[in-house]
Amino acid sequence: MDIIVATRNEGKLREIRKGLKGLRIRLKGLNHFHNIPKIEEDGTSFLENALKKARFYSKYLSQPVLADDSGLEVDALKGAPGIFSARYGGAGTSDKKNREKLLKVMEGVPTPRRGASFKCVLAMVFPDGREIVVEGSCRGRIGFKEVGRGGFGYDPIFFLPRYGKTMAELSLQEKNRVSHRGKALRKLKKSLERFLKEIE
Ligand code: ITT
Repeated sequence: MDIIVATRNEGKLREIRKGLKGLRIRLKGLNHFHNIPKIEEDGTSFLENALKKARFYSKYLSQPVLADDSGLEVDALKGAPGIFSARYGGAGTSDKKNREKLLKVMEGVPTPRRGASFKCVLAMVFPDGREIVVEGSCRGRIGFKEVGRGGFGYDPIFFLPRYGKTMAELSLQEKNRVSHRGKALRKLKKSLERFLKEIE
């Protein structure tokens, strides 16, 4: 079975491929297609945005589609940037600018108040209307500077006290073992295994 992953983020795609390895499926990201429309992520939660992406592209392509909506919720910022994580640095932003802005906003906040959670919602929508939704989260804290070159997005400033490392210092396999997306992917894999058995 071919599954389209409704993302242009190659970091997400890598982790999803790894997490769903072993299933009899082929995954393709949106960067694989030319001239495919963009949609506005105007939902009020990760769940709404993930479902919106998956439903839209599943209808548009008439194929099973998996969408990931995720982000970082910082305790000291009352959950911000949350669903606005991708746009935190302002117009024309980049992962680097997003991280720099967050480090700046968190200047002077002491370690005990730097707690944060990564959140991930995965929504899978089939052309016949069937849907699977799973989620995962991961606790850590916002570091004081960038450390590590792995992962993507906020990983170099997301410190995991249990490991004494940032998320960007973990290998892909280690990241999937502990991350919000890795946890959601394990749940999705179970549902998909059942689903694939049913249709075989
Ligand atoms: P798509 O919508 O094309 O999937 P996107 O990167 O815009 O790609 P989101 O709208 O879900 O995805 O925004 C997610 C934001 O949260 C974005 O800034 C990511 O860098 C960040 N993020 C999500 N998961 C992350 C992870 O595992 N590590 C670091 N940052 C992450």
